[in-house]
Order: sequence, then C-alpha cells, then structure tokens
Amino acid sequence: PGAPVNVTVTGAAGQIGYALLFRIASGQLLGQDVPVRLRLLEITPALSAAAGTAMELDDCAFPLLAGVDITDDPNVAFDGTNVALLVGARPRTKGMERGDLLEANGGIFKPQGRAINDHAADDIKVLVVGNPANTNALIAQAAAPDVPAERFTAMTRLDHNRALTQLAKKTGSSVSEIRRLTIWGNHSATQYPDVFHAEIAGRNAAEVIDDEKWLADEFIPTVAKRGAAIIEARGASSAASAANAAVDHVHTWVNGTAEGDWTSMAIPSDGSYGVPEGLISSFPVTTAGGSYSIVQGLEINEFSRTRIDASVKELAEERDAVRGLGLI
Ligand code: NAX
Repeated sequence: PGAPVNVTVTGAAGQIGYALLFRIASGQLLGQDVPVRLRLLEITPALSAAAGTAMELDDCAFPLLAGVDITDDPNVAFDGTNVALLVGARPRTKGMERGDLLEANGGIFKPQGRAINDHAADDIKVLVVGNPANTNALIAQAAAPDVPAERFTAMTRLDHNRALTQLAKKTGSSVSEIRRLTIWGNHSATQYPDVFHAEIAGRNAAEVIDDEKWLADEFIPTVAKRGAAIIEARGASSAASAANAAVDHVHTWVNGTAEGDWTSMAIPSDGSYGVPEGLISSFPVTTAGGSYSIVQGLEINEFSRTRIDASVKELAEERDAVRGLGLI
C-alpha cells in the first residue's frame, strides 16, 4: 500500500459522523487497498465526544487506518487533506429565517473554504453534506479561488438512492436492475427525481410505470419528503443512510461509474440543460479517473422541464441571498 490518503470529516461527533467514520476507516470510501488517515474537525465543546469516537476507531484495529487527528482548527484539519467531507452545519431551528440560516452557515463554510484553499493537497475533492448543502458548497468554493471550482460538490446521492428503492418497490424489480436515474437541482423539497431516462432491466422506466399521476403525486413527493418521514418515524434525522450516500458519492467519484450507467451529484453548472453557470446543482454525471462529466444530450420533456426549472430557481435565490450577505 502507498502513503495514506488524508480524509477530513467535519461535524465528526455528530450522528452522521458516527455512522461515517467507521466505514471510511474500514476501506469502504476509497478501496480495500488504500490506507487512510482521518482528520476530525469539531467545534471546541464537541472535541471530547470526537475523542471518544476516536477511541472506538482505535478499538476496531482497522488495518487500513493509519491514524486519527482531532482538532477544532480548520487550518489544521485541512492541512494536506485529499478528501474533505463537510458534514457539520448549522441546522434550521424553529422560527429561523432563511437569511439567518444562510448567514450562520456562511460563518462555518467560508472559513472552511479558505482553510481548504490555503492548506489542502492539490488533488483535494470536497463533498458538502451539511445543509443547505448546495449553497454551503457554493460558499466554500467562493472562499477557495485557488482550488479548481469543480472539486466542490454537494450530496444528492441519498436522494438518488431513495429514488432507486421507491422505483424498485413500485415495479417489483431490484435496485441492481435500475440504471440512469437522475436527481436534478437542489437537495431540498424542490429536487426532481427523473425516471424518464431511467431503465429497469433494460426497459424505459417511465414506460414500465406508465402512470404520470403516480410519478407526480406519489414518487416525487415520497423521495423529496423522505427526510421528514424519517424524522417523524425515528425521532432523529437520517444518519446511517446519509453516511452511506456520502461513501457512495466519493467512492463513485474516485473509482468511476459503471459502463452504461450514471449517478447524481450536485456540481458547479457549466450551463448544461439551461442551469445557470456556477450554480451547484444536481445533474446526471459519469465519472472516470477521478473526474466527472455531465451526461449530455438528454431530451427534457415538459414534465421534467417545469420541475428542473423550479428547483434551479430556488438555487438561484439562495445564491442571490448569500451574495447579498457578502458570503460569496
Ligand atoms: P448533528 O447535529 O448530529 O451533527 C453535526 C455536528 O457538526 C455536531 O457534532 C456539531 O458540533 C458539528 N459542527 C457544527 N459546527 C461545526 C463547525 N463549524 N466545524 C465542525 N463541526 C461543526 O447532525 P447530523 O445528523 O450529523 O447532520 C449533519 C448535517 O447533514 C446537517 O446539516 C443535516 O441537515 C445534513 N444532512 C444532509 C443530507 C443530504 O442528503 N445532503 C441528508 C442527511 C442530513 O440531514
């Protein structure tokens, strides 16, 4: 094995962090032949909890885990880091206005972006999980002008995975038979899970379902509101499934998509599909050799167009709001 890959996880003492760290350390993020060194970033009051998790990591004796560092200083956490998973964020609390939420997150993601700019390794890849994920990624990216913009991504893989299972259940198929599903737009209630290019065992998914009413009234809202349904049932927000999606996102980015398939990632738009350049929006992407590209040439029907536009409009509003706050 070569030199360890440095992986930084922010919000490491949180519930997603707890579900994520052990999977990274066991080799599931980067591969069974890649040693990793973990850097845990937390706020000062949570350092002790992070240290407790690090004790448990020790107690797993993972052969691939080269070490664990714990810090409350972003400049230390991102020093030489190759993969950064930005999980810690300021959640929306009752009665909180969107401006306050964006401002609070700006206070987290702007300094982290700057620290990544100044200290990360040249091959840095960033995944933002903490909400509002797309716009937090935009804030971090704007604070890191020396890092290629495309290295900043946000997570819609959980939405993608949720959509896969809903589709499999509806059609009595298995998730492994489904390809080419797409999540478009924002990781929010406006996201659009698109089945019109998806295939189930080689057949067009929309034709197999043949029920636009189900798509509009059941499938899309079930996927978009799944996070709320989990909170309602579990009394806590998605954690293991979110960690799983983060592992999937980075693993796919580093190791590539399967021939004939694609995945969903929120990435800086190059203007494809009418999404204004620079917005961090979810697209169908293929990956190879550690890079990704947007799948081109898909025909977008009226049903899809309306929904993609609505989600992109929300992203543009969030961008304008953080611009107004001087965060980008
Ligand atoms: P928790 O509240 O359990 O953990 C968050 C952790 O972040 C806390 O330990 C906190 O101390 C830490 N933190 C806060 N500010 C920090 C800073 N400046 N630097 C480092 N650490 C900091 O939340 P958890 O359930 O783990 O969720 C984390 C984030 O993921 C939330 O923003 C949540 O909304 C978001 N999610 C995103 C999803 C997605 O698909 N993109 C799905 C799951 C999840 O809801």
